[in-house]
Amino acid sequence: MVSRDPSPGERAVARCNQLGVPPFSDETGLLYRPWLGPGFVATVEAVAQWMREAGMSVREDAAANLIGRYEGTTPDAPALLFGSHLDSVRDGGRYDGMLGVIAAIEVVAGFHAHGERFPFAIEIIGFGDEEGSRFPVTMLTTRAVAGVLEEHDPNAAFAELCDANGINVQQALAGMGLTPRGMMTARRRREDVLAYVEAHIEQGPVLEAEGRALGVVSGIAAQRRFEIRLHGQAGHAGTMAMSLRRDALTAASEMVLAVDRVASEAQGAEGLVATVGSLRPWPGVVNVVPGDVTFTLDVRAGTERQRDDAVEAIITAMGDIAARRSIELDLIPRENLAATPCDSRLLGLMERAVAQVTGQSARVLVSGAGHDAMIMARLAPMVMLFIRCEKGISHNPAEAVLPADVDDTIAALTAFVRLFAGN
Ligand code: HGY
Ligand code: MN
Ligand code: MN
Ligand code: MN
Repeated sequence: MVSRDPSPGERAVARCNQLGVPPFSDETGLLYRPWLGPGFVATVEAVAQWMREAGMSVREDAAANLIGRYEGTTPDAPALLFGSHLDSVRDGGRYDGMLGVIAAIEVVAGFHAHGERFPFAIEIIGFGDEEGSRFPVTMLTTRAVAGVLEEHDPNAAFAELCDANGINVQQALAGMGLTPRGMMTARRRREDVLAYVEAHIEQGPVLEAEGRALGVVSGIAAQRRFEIRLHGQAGHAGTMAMSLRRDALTAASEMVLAVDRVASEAQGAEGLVATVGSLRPWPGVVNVVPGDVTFTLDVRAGTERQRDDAVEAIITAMGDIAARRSIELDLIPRENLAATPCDSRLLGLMERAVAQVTGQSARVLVSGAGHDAMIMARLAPMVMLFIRCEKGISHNPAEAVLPADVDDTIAALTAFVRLFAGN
């Protein structure tokens, strides 16, 4: 049996799988590539090599993002940007973010193999910190590129933003020879960027349920994140009477159920979801009544109004529980992202590209998941392409895609570039 070369889609899937194991994941083999961590650094080196093989020049910007550039027919031409993120959530899947970068490399490799060039450059950005899985905020490096990092006032906030080991952003950057102020120089000039395109797994069940490989994104849901700190009174589990307790964990437990109730019972708020993803009691040992709890809140909806109504109801419920249980409640806002529409002209081009490849009119859908594209839309017109993923599972090692769908993705992005050049 003569073995054949892998298709671009098969190669892309194999590369995502390769990037899912040590040294690209953490020392336990768990896929967890936090920005500036060892797994992230190894990943950047591997992806940079694949960019070079695809005929791109490669650099890392002052926010440790990886950027490959495929020149156009004239030097220093403005660029059509492709991108997604190289980081992952803890114990995540192998395709979230990464597939968008690796598939774009296959698109450029195809142009390079045939010497095809355009009146613009093509760049691919592998963002370092989309998930916000290491530090309490998200998309720091995307904000640096889009020129909106000031929102987090890097010189002040970066000392306060610490990871689970107490390392703050400033220290993590210093470990790479970078600085908060230096990060600001990663910003791109508006005139150098023509548009931003992000291919990403759907992370939902729609495309699979409708038997479609690809979908075009019309917009991305509004999102807010908070850190909630509760302070009660630690005590001896054996001697502190129940009637005297100010147990921060029982208060937090009531609050978590209130979050679930508000989001589940809200009427007419399509796409409203609310999640407590992380909860840490202190001191977290068997024979101490927890005096402190820190937990996170993530609320999303199709519109800011629906999102904010739910946030208000949740905060009111939390305040009532804290008062009844004599617990101090501290609410720290960590993220506030408006619902972000995709650019209608680019949407039309992407729909045509998908129709060319699949022979079907494109399925248009909203993204409940957040993406770098939300921030990049502040710099340039953006559009997203969704790829079917098995059972819609994501942020889970069971995340899976079909190589044939990735071939369609690469073909659709290739068609998009040609349509973009012609328009
Ligand atoms: O949270 C999100 O939606 C994305 O995975 N960062
Ligand atoms: Mn994700
Ligand atoms: Mn993602
Ligand atoms: Mn993303």
